[in-house]
Amino acid sequence: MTKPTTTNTGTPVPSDDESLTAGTQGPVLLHDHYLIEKLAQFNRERVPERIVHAKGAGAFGELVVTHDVSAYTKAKLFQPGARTESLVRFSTVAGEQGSPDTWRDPRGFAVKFYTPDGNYDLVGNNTPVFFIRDAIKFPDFIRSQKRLPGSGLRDNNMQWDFWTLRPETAHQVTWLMGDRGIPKTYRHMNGYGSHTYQWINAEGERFWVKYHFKTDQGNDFLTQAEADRLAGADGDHHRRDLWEAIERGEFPSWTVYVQIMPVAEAAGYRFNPFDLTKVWSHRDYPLIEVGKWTLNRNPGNYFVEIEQAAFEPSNIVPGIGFSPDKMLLGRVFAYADAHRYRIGTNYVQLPPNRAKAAEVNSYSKEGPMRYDYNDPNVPVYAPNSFGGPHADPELAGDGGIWEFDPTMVRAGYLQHAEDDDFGQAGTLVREVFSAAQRDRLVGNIVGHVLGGVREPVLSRVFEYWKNVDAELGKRVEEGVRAGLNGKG
Ligand code: HDE
Repeated sequence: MTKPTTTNTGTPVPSDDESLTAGTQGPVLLHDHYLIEKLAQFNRERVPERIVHAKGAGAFGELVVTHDVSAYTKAKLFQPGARTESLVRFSTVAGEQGSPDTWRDPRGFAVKFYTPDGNYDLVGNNTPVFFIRDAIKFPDFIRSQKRLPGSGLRDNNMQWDFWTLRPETAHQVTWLMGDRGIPKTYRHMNGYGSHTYQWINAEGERFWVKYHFKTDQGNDFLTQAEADRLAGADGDHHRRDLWEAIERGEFPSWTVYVQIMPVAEAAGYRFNPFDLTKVWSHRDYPLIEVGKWTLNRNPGNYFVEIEQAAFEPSNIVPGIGFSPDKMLLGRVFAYADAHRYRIGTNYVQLPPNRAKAAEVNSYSKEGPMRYDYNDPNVPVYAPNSFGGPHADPELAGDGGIWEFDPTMVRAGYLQHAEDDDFGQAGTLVREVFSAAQRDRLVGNIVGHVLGGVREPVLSRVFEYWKNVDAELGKRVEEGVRAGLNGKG
């Protein structure tokens, strides 16, 4: 015997199938409140999709710290032996909720750690850099990657127009057009914090840090042809793969590393270490192993735990801070704002977003759908004489402080010795990519450009790639011209 269907407030209902009508041909009656409840609830089943990263997949797991990095951070989750429950959401960026998983796009790699000092969110991507270096350009950039206002169509011409007008995109576009642009599955890609963050140790010493999550499954990719086929055959290919692997008990894992730069070395480093379009050379700052991060549990409910998951770079914990990266500082504002709009004021009450290992003693109260409340004897204001929570001035330096020139400016980053927009992209093409990877890179760029890029953007595309690498630029131009002449 199954349980009786009830209304939302627990009253058994007379029918799952027929509404109440005046006779078999008569009007539907308004006082069939169960019918009304059902239809009204249905109309409200969605929250707005994320403006970027709308399509994704998620799972739970844990971080186990296997190496001692306590010399660099006092953050509890990174102390030797610490085990921390974690939530991840992987995603594509430009597509909407129902879009195919295999479109060429960077992949989001958003991780939440439920630490004893509160939730720590590392909201990264599968590439170590990004297209732009100032948050003020983000809405322009995203609009150029999404849809035309009139037709509602995506438009390669608009994408390349933006990219070639903003040459700082070259490094990330090289990643995007290469194999990383379409990972084989979410399990077969690396994750990066991408930004430079700050770590603070127990003595109050500060370090600049970058995070790397290296896939233990091996980096692997789909060719454009495989991805195109899958986009039609199984739009949810990556979501399905992650779910099925975890259901099979084949738990994907990543080895977590950091690069550490002593604060004193930042000013003289050959690249500006806070510019998100640049990496730190591994030769200059080798990877230091931290631990193992494993995914071992599927969500019980996709909507509740993944669609309503709210990641925010502003969620940091003692021992971790921000840096002068202008993108990071912009993001510290943007995410909580997005959640308040998209999910609602009290989004942190929801299961994926609430602190699990820390006690919450916040003065925030009330607002729509609030059900969480403090002990009624705890005052609702601070300071108070009645034992309410009090802030800890010892933490004033946590969250990241740094020295800066206090003049107010609107300007680019300070250029370091080797800073230019194309240099690291060229190094990637020549020194990191194999010959086969370079061939695929050329093929992917040519295919993409032939998908509707017109003058004056077209000439700039050739210039752009010649600036990255002369040989690559030549091959791109030849390939595109042959394609335009029908010989491609
Ligand atoms: Fe995001 N980004 N972003 N982003 N981002 C969002 O947050 C934003 C950036 C990233 O699975 C939004 O909840 C600004 C870089 C991921 O839920 C929004 C800027 C990186 C996810 C937002 C950036 C990311 C988001 C959309 C420029 C990698 C998905 C709704 C300063 C290092 C998280 C939402 C998930 C999501 C804003 C740039 C990664 C609108 C303003 C750089 C993985 O708040």
